[in-house]
Amino acid sequence: MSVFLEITAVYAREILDSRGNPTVEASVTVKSDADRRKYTGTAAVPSGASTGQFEAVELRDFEKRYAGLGVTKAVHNVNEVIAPALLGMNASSQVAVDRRMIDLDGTDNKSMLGANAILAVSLAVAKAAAGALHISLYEYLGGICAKVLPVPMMNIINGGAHSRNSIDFQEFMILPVGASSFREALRMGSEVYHSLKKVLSAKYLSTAVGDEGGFAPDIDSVEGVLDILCEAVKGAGYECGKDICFAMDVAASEFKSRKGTGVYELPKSGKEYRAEELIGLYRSLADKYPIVSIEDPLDEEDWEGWKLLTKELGDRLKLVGDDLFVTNTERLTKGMNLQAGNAILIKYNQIGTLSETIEAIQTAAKGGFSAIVSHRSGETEDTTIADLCVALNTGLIKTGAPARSERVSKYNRLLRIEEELGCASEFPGKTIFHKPETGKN
Ligand code: 2PG
Ligand code: MG
Repeated sequence: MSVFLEITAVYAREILDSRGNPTVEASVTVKSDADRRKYTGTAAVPSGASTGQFEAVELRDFEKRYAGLGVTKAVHNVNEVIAPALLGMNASSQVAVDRRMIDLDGTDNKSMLGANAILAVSLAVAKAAAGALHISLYEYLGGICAKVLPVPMMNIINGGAHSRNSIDFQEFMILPVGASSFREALRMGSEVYHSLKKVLSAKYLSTAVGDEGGFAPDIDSVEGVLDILCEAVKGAGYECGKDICFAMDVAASEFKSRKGTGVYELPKSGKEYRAEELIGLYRSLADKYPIVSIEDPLDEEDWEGWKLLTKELGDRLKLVGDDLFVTNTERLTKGMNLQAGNAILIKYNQIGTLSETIEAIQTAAKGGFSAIVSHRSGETEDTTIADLCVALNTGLIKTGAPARSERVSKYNRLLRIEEELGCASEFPGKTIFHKPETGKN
């Protein structure tokens, strides 16, 4: 018999994120009918810089305070609209709670109440329920099957919209696939990060960091960045392709793809490419470097380009839709039907509730797509994504450099989960890139 966890209070406040901008934090209190005690769960929502146009709406005040970025309207919506509607509901009925908020909002993109308002409550409800049941959040969300620690995709060179340097692509990530546990993967990643700092310093390049904790030097070509990464890997005593692989987030929806012309203009170098030429560039980069995954290689509306790309490179690379799918099951299903991409980036504030996020991950799994649980470039100390990826056994997480507390808090949470799971934990390493049919890369 399940325990009734009565929601007795819902309260939101405005806090700051890692960029110093306001965001929503909510606290939800439940009363358990098992022990008559009260438990509170608190969650904060992240915020993106390179947002997809099909994301759920992040409600901002657009008033003088905080240069328009205040979230008092979203906070008001939690305290005055959502709270009265949820009081008395059962917190362990996550789907019912989320549906109630979706109905209250009444729009397709959560623009009435704000996805930031709804998501903060949705996550806090789950945390309060887990607390009342005296279990960890990953266990509450994933039950006895939760066991896979993710391979971290660590963004150690930042470009694009996340820094003011000369690099066109947004993220260059290292994946310590040669590790045998998450703890070891984190150590390897951190060692390469520090080796990279030395390599950059020796070349008189900047070691200032971008929004996600990765370095943001001025390097004029993508190949130049990848060469430096190879040097850093070697410098740390590892082998490229064996111990450490690479991934990139091109964030091509940020390029001025002159709509209708099919021409992509790179944001900083100004170089121009057609979709087929970009695909050729990705092929040559993947031939030369140990790249295993490319995110948003083409624009969020370029379905034809994505189809071609998947046909050409889908058997050797994870082709990850972030702005393309926006954690939206309908857009993901369209992509699956068209064979556009083979992996989805999961960001819960793109869709706005925990249950819809889980639905997107499950839809991906059913269709043979990989799911990568991800942070946003604007983060908080909230660590829910760490629990979410273990709960759903996604095997991959993207949460920035192994530096800056808003990034490291997720990695540290994963260390604790790995410890808690003990011998029940699994770390996929390289096998996360094996194709299910062949068991080979
Ligand atoms: C991305 C993310 C996170 P943002 O594009 O994948 O790395 O950036 O949160 O700015 O959308
Ligand atoms: Mg992205």
